[in-house]
Amino acid sequence: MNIERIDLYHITQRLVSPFVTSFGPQQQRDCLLVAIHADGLTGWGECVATNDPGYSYETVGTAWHVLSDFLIPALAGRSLDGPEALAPSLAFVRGHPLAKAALDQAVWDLAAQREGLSFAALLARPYAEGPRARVKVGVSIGIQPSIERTVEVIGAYVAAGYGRIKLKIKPGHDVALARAARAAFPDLPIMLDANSAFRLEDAPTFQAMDDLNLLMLEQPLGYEDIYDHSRLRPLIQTPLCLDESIHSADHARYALAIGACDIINVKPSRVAGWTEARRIHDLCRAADMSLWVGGMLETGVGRAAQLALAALPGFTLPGDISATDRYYERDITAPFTLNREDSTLTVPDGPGLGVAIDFDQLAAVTLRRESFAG
Ligand code: OSB
Ligand code: MG
Repeated sequence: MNIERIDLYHITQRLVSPFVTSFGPQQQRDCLLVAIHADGLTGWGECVATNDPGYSYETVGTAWHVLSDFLIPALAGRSLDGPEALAPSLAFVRGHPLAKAALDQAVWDLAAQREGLSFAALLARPYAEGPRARVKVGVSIGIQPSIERTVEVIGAYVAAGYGRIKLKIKPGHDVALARAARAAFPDLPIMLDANSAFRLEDAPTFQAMDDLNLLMLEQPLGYEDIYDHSRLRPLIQTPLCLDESIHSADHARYALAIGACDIINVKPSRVAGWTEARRIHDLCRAADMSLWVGGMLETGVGRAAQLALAALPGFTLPGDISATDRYYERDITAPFTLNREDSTLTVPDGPGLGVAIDFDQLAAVTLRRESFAG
């Protein structure tokens, strides 16, 4: 593909309700979008970096800098063989996976459009099964003002059709919360996500939840740790999942080698894109490691691409890919809605991402825009 021009957008959208994690509350969701123009087609990608360096060291500010000063100039005006050729041409920049993933997504979108295939179909081409048409999803519930309120919020999502609930926890907001949730919903698949807020010495906190039949405990320890997780795992009954510390297929290989987890939450953005995410899928599938696709409060652009990944055969657990209306009142694409009967989202089957950008809405939420020609 001959890349003629790349547009970079900084957008801001207000969340329907604040999303509170162990890093703090978030009410306004900013992100960057890239539009890559090549051979008469336009591919779109989302950079999910946030305003604060909480989940990752990357922010919308660092991502704008790294994209506009380094990554985009390396691509604009160049020709690229396809998605698999992207990572080597961006390897001169160390780290910054969230910035790179936006370009990776757009290049996959272009490649799929060029072949008249959906992103899911192109990504799933190596597998006999083909992509799933629908993907199991759950909902990630931020920290609420009280346990009673959390139980109410869970009830509302269950009533809306969500079949798997994830609760954010932090020290002091852990065992009693999980116990109350389990007591109120005895059979519901419930999981906890600590976003690295605990230490290995806190193992007794997790042991105190061993009897709750939780689906998994996500990233309790350090955001770069793999080793201490391997020491925690044999001490607890709840299956252990890694999020923050897996940045590449190599990291997944290390985690497998030392038995650091039972499950990996694959966020394509955290691993620099869909090519690397599929490598992790292949490695883990061969090793019988369970997988699901994580989320970063994506717009419809990112959501379509999450669904394409989650449609691969190795993603067997429900993803954090909720319906758009749970995040945004009006999104920059048509909304994704929950199939209530089976707690799924439908994987788009149109060419590429399979979503149309609402350009009026995009203009309304754009704070800054710049175009880069080769
Ligand atoms: O740890 O999975 C996480 C959101 C922002 C940053 C980190 C995480 C999350 C979520 C929300 O849990 C998932 C979503 O609904 O997109
Ligand atoms: Mg997480």
